[in-house]
Amino acid sequence: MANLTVHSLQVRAVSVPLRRTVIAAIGRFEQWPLVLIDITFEEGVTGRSYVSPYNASALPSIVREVVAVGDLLKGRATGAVDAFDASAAALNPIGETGISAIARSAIDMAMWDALGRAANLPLVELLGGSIGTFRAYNSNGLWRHDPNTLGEEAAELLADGGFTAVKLRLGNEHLADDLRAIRSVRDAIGDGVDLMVDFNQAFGVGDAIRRCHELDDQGLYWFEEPIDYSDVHGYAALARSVRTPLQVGENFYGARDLYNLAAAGSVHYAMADLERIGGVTGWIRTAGLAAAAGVQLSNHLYPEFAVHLLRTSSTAHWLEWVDWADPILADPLRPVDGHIATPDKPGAGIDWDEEQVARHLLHSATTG
Ligand code: SMN
Ligand code: MG
Repeated sequence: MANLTVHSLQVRAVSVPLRRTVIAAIGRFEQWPLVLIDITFEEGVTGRSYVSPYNASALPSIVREVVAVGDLLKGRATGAVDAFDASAAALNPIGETGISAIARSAIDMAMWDALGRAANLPLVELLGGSIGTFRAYNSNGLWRHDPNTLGEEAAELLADGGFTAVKLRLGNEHLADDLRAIRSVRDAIGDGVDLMVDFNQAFGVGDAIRRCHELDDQGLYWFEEPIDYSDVHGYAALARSVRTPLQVGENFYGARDLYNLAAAGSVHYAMADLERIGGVTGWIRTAGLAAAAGVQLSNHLYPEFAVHLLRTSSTAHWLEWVDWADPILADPLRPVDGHIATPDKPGAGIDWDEEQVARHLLHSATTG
C-alpha cells in the first residue's frame, strides 16, 4: 500500500526520568520530555513515532502543531514524501525551523512507520536495505559534571553493551577543566577506545580556534559543534586550522544546512537529528547530499529510526546510542558488542508500554 489516508491522531506528551542528568553547554535536563504520535489510517494501520524537544515548556505547542499537521492530511490518500512536502508548505508561514520542523518531522516518521507496517516490512527493507546491525558509540553519559567521576562512568558505558566508543561533553570555560575531563576518561578507557568530544556550541570562533588547537593532540575522534551550528565561515576557519575532524549537524533543519557547510569545505563529519532534519524524508534528502559531498553521516538521538536509515545511507558513519525513550517503549533496543540491530518486525519497531505512558503522561490530544 503506497498511499495511506489519515483517519485520526493521538498525540501525547510525557516526561520520563533520565538515569544520568544531562548537563551540557546548552543546558541541564533531569527529565526527558517526549511527544508520542500515533496516527491511525483508514487502511487499518497505525504509525508511531516520538520526538524529544528537551524543553518541557514547549510540549503543549508541539502537541497542538502535530495535531494541526495531521488534520491537514486527513481524508486523502498520500505517500510519505507527498505528505512531508504538503506539511512543509502548510507550515511555511510560521517558519522552517523550531516547532514547525518538529511537527512535520514527527508526522513524517509516523507516516514511514505506517508504510512499513502496511507493507509488512521493517523500515530498512521498505527503504531498499536489509536488516542487520550498525556500530554505535555510547552517548548515555559523560556530561559536564565532576571530572573525578567521569572515568568510572566511562568504564560503565563501555561495559553496558560492549561499546568501543564513547562521547564526552566539554566546552568548560577553563582549558584545565576540559583537560581534566579528558584525562579522567582516557585513563579509564585506554588508548584503544574512540573518544568523541562535544562542545555544544560553547565558543565564539576565536575561542574555539584556541581551544581546538589546545586539544588537537589529545587523540580525540571528532570535535563536535565547537561554535554555533550555522556559522559557515567560522567552521571553514576551524577546518583550515585544526587537525581533528569537525562534526556538526544535530541542529540542522534540512539538507540545505549541510549543503551550506559542505560547499564551503567547513565540515568533515555531519549528523542529523530526525526531529529537526525532517524525519525520514529529511534524512533521505540529507544522506544523498552527504554522499555526494563525501561527508560521513551519523545520527543524533532517535536510535530506533536511525538504525534503519544508517543501513541505507552510503556514507553512514556512527550510530549515537541513547536509551532515553526506553521507559515508555514496549520493546527497547539492546546494544550487543557495541552494535544496534534493526528489529525484524514491520515499520520502525516502536510500540508503547501503555502502563508507563499513563504513568508519565502530561498532556494529550486526540482527533478523528
Ligand atoms: C546532546 C544531546 C541531547 C541533549 C544535550 C546534548 C549532545 C549530543 O549534543 O550530541 O548527544
Ligand atoms: Mg552534540
